[in-house]
Amino acid sequence: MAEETHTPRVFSGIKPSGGLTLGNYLGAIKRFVATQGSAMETIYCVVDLHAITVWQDPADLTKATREVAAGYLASGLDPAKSILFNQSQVSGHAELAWIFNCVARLGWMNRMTQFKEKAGKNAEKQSLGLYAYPSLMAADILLYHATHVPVGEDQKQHVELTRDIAAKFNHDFKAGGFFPMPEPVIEGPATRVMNLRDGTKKMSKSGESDMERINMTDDADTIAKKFKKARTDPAPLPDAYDDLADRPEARNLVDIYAALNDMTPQAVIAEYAGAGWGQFKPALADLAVAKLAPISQEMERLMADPAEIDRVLAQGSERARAIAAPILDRTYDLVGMIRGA
Ligand code: AQP
Repeated sequence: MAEETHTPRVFSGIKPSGGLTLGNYLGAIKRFVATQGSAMETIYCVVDLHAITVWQDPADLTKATREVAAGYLASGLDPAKSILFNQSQVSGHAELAWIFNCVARLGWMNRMTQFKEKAGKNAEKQSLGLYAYPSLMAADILLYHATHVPVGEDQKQHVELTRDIAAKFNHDFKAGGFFPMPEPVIEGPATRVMNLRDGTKKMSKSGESDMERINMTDDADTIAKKFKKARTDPAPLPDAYDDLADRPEARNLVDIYAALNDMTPQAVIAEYAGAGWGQFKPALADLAVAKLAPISQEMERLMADPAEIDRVLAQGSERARAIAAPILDRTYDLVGMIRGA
């Protein structure tokens, strides 16, 4: 089959497995919004099928799905410019994931560090879905022939696996370049926002303590309290950013400041060299409140009208289905499945 050229297209998603964190905002949503309106078509998803790889109370899942959608919209995602929908409304994600489950190899899945981290010592008790998660993620991306995937650092390995699955499918089914080789786009100072109590761990929605993360819906007092109590070391900020290499907690706070204020971490250091935490932490808290308060207020307003959020998601799903359907049809043809004439 002839090589195909693929129109540049962006796809990314966020799991509604709890409330959004500052990590989701800086590592994903803020960057999604920045991509919007470029020459590339942008497709953003609330990946509810991924959320249920660990137990979700149904009512909480519905609420979290709307909250993630509200987070996207309140941060500036425009449903006229981008396609915004929740994954389960487009059945092609699950259908293509099954085909990819039959393409991906067990050895590939066994190398996925996120499964190892999430499963810990209890791998036997985890759902089969958590193990197969990267294959569904490959389907999310390739169902739209997406070429660019903006993600945080933690998802890089899954995008690389997506490329392996695309290459093996193209090879096994003699499909030429039918599935593109998507690129992970990991940019900016906050590709890995760390936990406020342990700078070696990522900030997560599902982390044990609420004090380890900033939630996008936290009020000003809570944000100030969390930064004040954030773990640091006794030394003041150095003269050079590189001197933070062995100070993960300090570096994290500088990176967060930089990402929130659209500046480089080096510029933050230039401004605060020699400053102690008593000076830097309140400045960081003020900045975070200034940036997050308008978003959380808008999220609250949007959440008061769930029917409107559901309508936006339904409309986005229709547009997503229109792109996905011919790609899924061709996939079934390549695999040799009979479909109605
Ligand atoms: N701490 C982070 N720093 C930078 N980027 C992050 N992302 C998540 N956490 C950080 C990015 O946000 C996007 C959506 O991620 P997700 O919610 O679908 O999955 P996740 O990475 O597993 O997020 P959590 O918060 O850790 O969820 P739980 O605790 O439920 O597993 C992705 O682009 C991700 O890189």
